Amino acid sequence: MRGLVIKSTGSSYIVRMDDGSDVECRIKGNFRIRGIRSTNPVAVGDYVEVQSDNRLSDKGHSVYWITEVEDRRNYIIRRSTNLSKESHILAANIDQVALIVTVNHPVTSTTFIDRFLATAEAYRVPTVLIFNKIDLLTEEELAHLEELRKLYESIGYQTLAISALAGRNGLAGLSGLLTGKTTLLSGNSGVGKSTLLNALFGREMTRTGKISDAHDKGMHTTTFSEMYELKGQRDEGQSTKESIHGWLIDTPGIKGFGTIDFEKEEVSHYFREIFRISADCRFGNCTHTNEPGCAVQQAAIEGRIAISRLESYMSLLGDCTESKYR
Ligand SMILES: Nc1nc2c(ncn2[C@@H]2O[C@H](COP(=O)(O)OP(=O)(O)OP(=O)(O)O)[C@@H](O)[C@H]2O)c(=O)[nH]1
Ligand SMILES: [Mg+2]
Ligand SMILES: [Zn+2]
Repeated sequence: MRGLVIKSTGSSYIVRMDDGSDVECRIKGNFRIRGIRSTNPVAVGDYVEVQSDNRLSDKGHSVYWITEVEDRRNYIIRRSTNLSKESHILAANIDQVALIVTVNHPVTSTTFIDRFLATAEAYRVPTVLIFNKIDLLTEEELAHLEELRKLYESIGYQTLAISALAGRNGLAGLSGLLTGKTTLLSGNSGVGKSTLLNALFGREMTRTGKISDAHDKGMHTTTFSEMYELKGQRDEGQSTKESIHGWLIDTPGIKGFGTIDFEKEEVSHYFREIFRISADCRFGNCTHTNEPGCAVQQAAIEGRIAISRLESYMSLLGDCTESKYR
């Protein structure tokens, strides 16, 4: 029997079977997928083959096993820190990532955004930046938000500014973005991933948590990835109704974003604007750090490349060098 993994708790998986029923499945201890080393061999979004043996569990229901994982169209993977050898697959077979970011409460750093975007580029997963909590921002913060949106739009990323808490008017533009697609929601803890999911469904599908007063940080409320099927009509205000259908994956908030085994030479490929300009560097193998005739450094001086992007690029480059000495 074939099904789609919609939830993973680490020790068991909920699989939505082709007939629409959900079953809880396990995997055998020695289950591995060739070629990928990760802490979770099966991820949310995987299509799997399920078998039941005729045994009953202690609770009296049948025991189901995942025996096979179908080839993935794509997946997105991260290391929790750069020192850790373990990688974790956030989800498989996704059409896009909605990276939820907040200018404040909590502050999402540009380094985090850029490291995420670079990883998504490496795995060829389109990413949309969604700036949330605009209802909380001061004039100055709103101005900063506009600058960031301009920056990322100029590189080629779609951006949206929303307020997940402000109800319908806060969510304008989302139906069109999500319909017909499987979208992974990611971002730091406390940015409002689960709140956005609940708002889109119009009811509480999953728990949300306050951000801590002391640190202005999220408290890691969502602890497992879970996939939800969004189906129905959304009221977009002014009596226009939009139909919406897609899958949304809520995930636990992430702190750092350790990247996966990039080669030094390829890092610049994942920063679109840096890559474009690097064609004009004097040396073909320019790392854009201190070589003469570097077009990227020149562009940064002239303001055609943002300093924050160049810094993020350098930080990724630094990781690659570091890992060579471990
Ligand atoms: N004012 C305001 N608060 C929001 C908005 N979106 C979310 N929040 C609040 O932010 C807090 C954190 O929201 P969550 O949805 O739990 O955040 P999360 O990204 O799912 O966090 P983790 O599950 O820990 O990764 C809650 O108190 C929400 O009510 C918004 O648009 N405006
Ligand atoms: Mg959450
Ligand atoms: Zn260069």
